[in-house]
Amino acid sequence: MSLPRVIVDGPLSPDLEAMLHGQVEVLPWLAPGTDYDDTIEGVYTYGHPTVDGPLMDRLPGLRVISNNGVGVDHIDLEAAKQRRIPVGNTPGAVDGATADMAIALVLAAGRRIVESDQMARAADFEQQRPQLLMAHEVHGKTIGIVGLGRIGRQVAKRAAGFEMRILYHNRHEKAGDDTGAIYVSLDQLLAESDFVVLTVPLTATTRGMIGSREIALMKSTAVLVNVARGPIVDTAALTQALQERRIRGAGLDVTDPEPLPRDHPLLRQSNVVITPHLGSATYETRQKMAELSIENLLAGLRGDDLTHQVG
Ligand code: 8YV
Repeated sequence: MSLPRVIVDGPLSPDLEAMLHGQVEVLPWLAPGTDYDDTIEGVYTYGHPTVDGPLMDRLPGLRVISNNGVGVDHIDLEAAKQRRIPVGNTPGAVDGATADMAIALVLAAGRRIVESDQMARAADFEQQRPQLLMAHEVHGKTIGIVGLGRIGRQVAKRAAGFEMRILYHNRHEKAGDDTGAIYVSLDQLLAESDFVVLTVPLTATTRGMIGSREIALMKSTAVLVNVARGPIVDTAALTQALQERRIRGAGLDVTDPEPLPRDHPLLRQSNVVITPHLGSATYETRQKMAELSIENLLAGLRGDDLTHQVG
């Protein structure tokens, strides 16, 4: 019996390959001139190439789109809905690891860890002196979480351990939240937070949500952390603010564009810490994401409900 055919946007890890072995036939992403389009039943993505209406129309046999990740901003959900193609993602799997990364960036940018590391390694470094690499405290300060969803709540729980005052902003106040986070407007959050952490999904509403007006509201001592998606922040406005020291620093796990061009001015700023989209990059989390995304894929191929269907 032939296996259902699935296109994948990149090389599979050996683990994923082993998990899919004998269940599906894996084919490379569609290149111009490929002639197997009408035999494809599944799309498996990591969040890179766009999965839009024209692609779906090229695949008349498509039964499921499964994303190995929670963010589905690269998938045209409306087009999938119109064509009755279920879209699966991995909420829950990434929350803890992404929140850990947010706190890592709060600490790294807040306590100047990367600059300190570079100084400690420098050939001309002699010894610590009283005013060296001074920073502001993290514990006891105010953290503002933009997007108190699954990941945001995990950030709040960790921030509570640092005895921080926790503010959050969502489109609506969250009923029954037990993290101790206080609901405020975005402007109030920006004005009062020492650390602003972005954990919202990228949508038409959140794209460009943090621009020059919003950055101008932040304290000059504040740090902006983005573990969500790069385009939520206006990169040019952030770069200028960091260059002019209008805010103290930034910790970015995601950028716009991603990756930044090698000559991008943001890469020359010592007051920004950048990690290359590694929020979910732990063995444990990637295993959970693989299991869940494969579960979704196989359910869709069988015509069953997905474990986690978007929308
Ligand atoms: C990446 C993420 O998708 O889950 C998300 O939305 O941004 C990440 O987990 C993942 O790293 C791609 O494999």
